[in-house]
Amino acid sequence: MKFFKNAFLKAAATCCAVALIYLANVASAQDAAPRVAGNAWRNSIGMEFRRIPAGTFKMGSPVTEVDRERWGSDETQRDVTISREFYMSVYETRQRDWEAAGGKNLSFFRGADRPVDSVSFKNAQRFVEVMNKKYGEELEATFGEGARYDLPTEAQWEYACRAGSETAFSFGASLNGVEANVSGSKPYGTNRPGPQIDETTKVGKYKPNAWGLYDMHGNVWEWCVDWYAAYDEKDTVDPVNLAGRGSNRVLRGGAWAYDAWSARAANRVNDSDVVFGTEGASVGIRLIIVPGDEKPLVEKYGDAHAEEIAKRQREEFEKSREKQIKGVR
Ligand SMILES: [Ca+2]
Repeated sequence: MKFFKNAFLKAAATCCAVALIYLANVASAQDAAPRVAGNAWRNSIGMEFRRIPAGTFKMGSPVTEVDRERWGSDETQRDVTISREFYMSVYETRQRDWEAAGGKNLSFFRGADRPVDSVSFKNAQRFVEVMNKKYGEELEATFGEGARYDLPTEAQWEYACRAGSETAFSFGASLNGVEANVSGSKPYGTNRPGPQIDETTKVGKYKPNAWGLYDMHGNVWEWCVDWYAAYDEKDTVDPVNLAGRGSNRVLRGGAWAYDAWSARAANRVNDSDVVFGTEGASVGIRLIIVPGDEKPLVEKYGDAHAEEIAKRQREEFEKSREKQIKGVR
């Protein structure tokens, strides 16, 4: 496999405007205290998170989707509910985040604003532990007692990746490297080849999805907490496989070195715990925040979606009351 390190220079010219805005944000972030503004939160080392509302979505792919289950993984489509809101990092974990938390940077492609790569699952878990140890206090102060950083479950990851979409990618049915950093010479849903960058790019270079998350498709694969196994079709509310079914962990979203089909929202690959060499240069992580209380965010800080949440809560209340009334009769 060949790497073209100067591809970054080519990319830099086309994304300088984005980079300038981004750098301005980073500069202001480094001095800023943790804060919540509407649906966004930034921790004290400048990692940005976005609120992902609770909801139900179609997880997996329709049987008509081209290249589904191409490497043998189960993509059985079913309705899945994410019962509690969570916050997800807007970006893949950057090397600046990793280093700020004291992590040893083993990335193959170096750059503070590139995603950390060559992350083994064990190192991903250690990073989560360190983040909770070092920054747990500010997290609990904002998100309630028991709030924690974590890796997403597969279901949380796919829900956030789709951001309401049901197509192969959150931006539509085709990808050739223009919309995300994948191997553009192997396009999907189109015959027209696109850019072949052959290395990671700075996070946030491509357009975000509808929920403001960048690089959910491509750049680096992202570890999820689940062991890989065929889906348990009965497990449809906050599904997660932590019971040890399977021997590998799940990776999602495709990467710079991989064909476009593999970046589909429903695609699941898996790997053993340790990732070495150039294969590892495709593997990174993205953190989520699991709030500690059931309803502290809206109550404490107000929220652009407060009305919508209140409506849902009223509906749920009405439903449960109806059930209670029927039960009494
Ligand atoms: Ca990614």
